[in-house]
Amino acid sequence: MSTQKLFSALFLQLILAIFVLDVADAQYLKLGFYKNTCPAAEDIVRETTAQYISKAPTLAASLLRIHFHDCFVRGCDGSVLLNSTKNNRAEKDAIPNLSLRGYQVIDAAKSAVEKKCPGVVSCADIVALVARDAVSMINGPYWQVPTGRRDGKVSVALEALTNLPPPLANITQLKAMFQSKGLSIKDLAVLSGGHTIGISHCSSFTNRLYNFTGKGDTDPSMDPNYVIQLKKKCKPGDVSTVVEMDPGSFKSFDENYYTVVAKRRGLFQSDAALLDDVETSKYVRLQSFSHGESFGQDFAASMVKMGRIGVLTGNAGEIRKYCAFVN
Ligand code: HEM
Ligand SMILES: *[C@@H]1O[C@H](CO)[C@@H](O)[C@H](O)[C@H]1NC(C)=O
Ligand SMILES: *[C@@H]1O[C@H](CO)[C@@H](O)[C@H](O)[C@H]1NC(C)=O
Ligand SMILES: *[C@@H]1O[C@H](CO)[C@@H](O)[C@H](O)[C@H]1NC(C)=O
Ligand SMILES: CC(=O)N[C@H]1CO[C@H](CO)[C@@H](O)[C@@H]1O
Repeated sequence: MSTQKLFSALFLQLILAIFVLDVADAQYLKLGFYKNTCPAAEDIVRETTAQYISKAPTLAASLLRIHFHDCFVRGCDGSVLLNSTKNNRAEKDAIPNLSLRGYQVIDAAKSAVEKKCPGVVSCADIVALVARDAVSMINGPYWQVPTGRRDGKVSVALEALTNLPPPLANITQLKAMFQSKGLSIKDLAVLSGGHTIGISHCSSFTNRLYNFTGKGDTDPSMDPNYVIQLKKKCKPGDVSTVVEMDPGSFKSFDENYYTVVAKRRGLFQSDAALLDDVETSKYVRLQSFSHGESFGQDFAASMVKMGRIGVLTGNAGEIRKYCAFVN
């Protein structure tokens, strides 16, 4: 082989190596993905979120929940935002999602970002950023959100039903569902702490108050005094009344959820179930006794992990123009 041929062969290999590395790299999210393509993106999202949260702090809960629902169904790909069409019932219209609020915040952030840099920033990333910003604006922890997610083109209502844990899930089911998304038992204990904010419709837990095993009984794992209190608010068959999940501090992101659960006052069976496993119950008691010494940090870490579930990167998916529709 002549020296020249050798060099060009090496050069070709180098190019190939760079190409392969680049593709491999595209599989991963990174901090500041939009640093060059839309440097103002994160600021714009934060300012938009702040405008809404300052007027309606309770929206933060729903914005956090939107991110959770997005990630658990088809990965964090913005599929939770897609509207149903004539031929397709989307996740948005599945039962567990029916009570999601706050889509207008995502839409406003998206249109503000589109004005500055059209077609660059995904709806999936905006969902992740808005959730982070909303939580941090109500005294919650702050975390850096790796970005570079792309938007999916499919949203199926039935998949929300099968991928989202139901409020009556027991600890075995919860662990299995989190594990199937690559999340650990600790992540389950930590992310359940999201219920430190927000509200629930009576219909999500009245089975525990009135007809737990079909014999007109109550759930023995719930504090009987709390059952009495909840019965005053939620009559059988009530589908419209809402109650605070962490009474008294449902607007502020703190560790009080764990104290509530430890007192057997968790609202859902899935909250109470955290006391049925050695590791999750240890975590509940630790946060309750230590007044949340590590909760903020733990929550931040688990949110970053959740935000990586099944993401589309590189050339997969698309960057939607409007979050409710595929291009
Ligand atoms: C562990 C399994 C989980 C179950 C079974 C569950 C179930 C539910 C249910 C039934 C509601 C009330 C819906 C309604 O009736 O209006 C709710 C609300 C909520 N969930 Fe979860 N959830 C789980 C995990 C999570 C996670 C991981 C997060 C976030 C990190 C989260 C954040 C929220 C928030 C913030 C609300 C309040 C929403 C609002 O105020 O609009 N949940 N959840
Ligand atoms: C998309 O769906 C939301 C509610 O699910 C609705 O408020 C909105 O009007 C829909 N958008 C369009 C353009 O149909
Ligand atoms: C949890 O629920 C599943 C499905 O309903 C059931 O098969 C299982 O026995 C339950 N496990 C426990 C520990 O209650
Ligand atoms: C309680 O559940 C049982 C079995 O599902 C049902 O037959 C009964 O009508 C329920 N009672 C009430 C008051 O809803
Ligand atoms: C049962 C329930 O949660 N219903 C709510 C579903 O969501 C819509 C708004 O998206 C509410 O109007 C319903 O009350």
